Amino acid sequence: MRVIAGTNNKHKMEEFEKILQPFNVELIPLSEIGDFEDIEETGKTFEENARIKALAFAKFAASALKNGIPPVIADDSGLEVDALGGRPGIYSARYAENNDARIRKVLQEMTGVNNRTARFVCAIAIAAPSGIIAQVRGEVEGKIGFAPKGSAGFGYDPIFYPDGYDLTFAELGSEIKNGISHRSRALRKAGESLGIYFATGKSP
Ligand code: ITT
Repeated sequence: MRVIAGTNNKHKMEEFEKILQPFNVELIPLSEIGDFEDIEETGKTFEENARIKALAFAKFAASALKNGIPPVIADDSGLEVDALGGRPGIYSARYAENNDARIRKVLQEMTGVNNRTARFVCAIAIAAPSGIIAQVRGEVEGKIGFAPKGSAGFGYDPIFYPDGYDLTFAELGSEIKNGISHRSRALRKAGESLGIYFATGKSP
């Protein structure tokens, strides 16, 4: 199953590849299709933004390829911290100017806060140029630490302790992260949806 990976985030791309491999998905990077403009994420939910990205990339692909257009899979994801009213949420990538600053900002906002519960959320949309084929979501519950720990992964991984572990995602490494993460939970559902779509030509 040939599928276009609708992301400019190379870390997400690596996770997509590992997690979708058992579903026989061949991922085509955006860079192979053409030069894409940045897509404005104007939605108010992860789901809405995932749909916006998937549809925009599917339309770009249609204009670049004309026919034999593979479906596009796109992910909108982020960290929801309960004590911060769900922030950074859909603004996770835009919460401060760089990744270190984003982590510092969350830790600073959590100073003196006892309730450290949080979750990573991943909304995935699969689209053809004519519309959305499937939409799925995955979440992983955990807690926010007090200082960054570990160097694997990306984004907020160094401050997120998934429930059941005394190490952050950045300390646990990709194999464990990809077994339990929000993205792996969403991608496994997406892999099943793609199987149905390729077998029947219909939305699952
Ligand atoms: P694309 O839109 O091109 O896919 P992006 O990084 O801008 O790339 P998002 O808008 O979905 O993607 O923002 C997701 C942000 O949420 C990401 O940049 C991280 O800061 C955070 N995030 C999402 N998943 C994460 C994960 O598995 N580990 C750590 N941080 C994560």
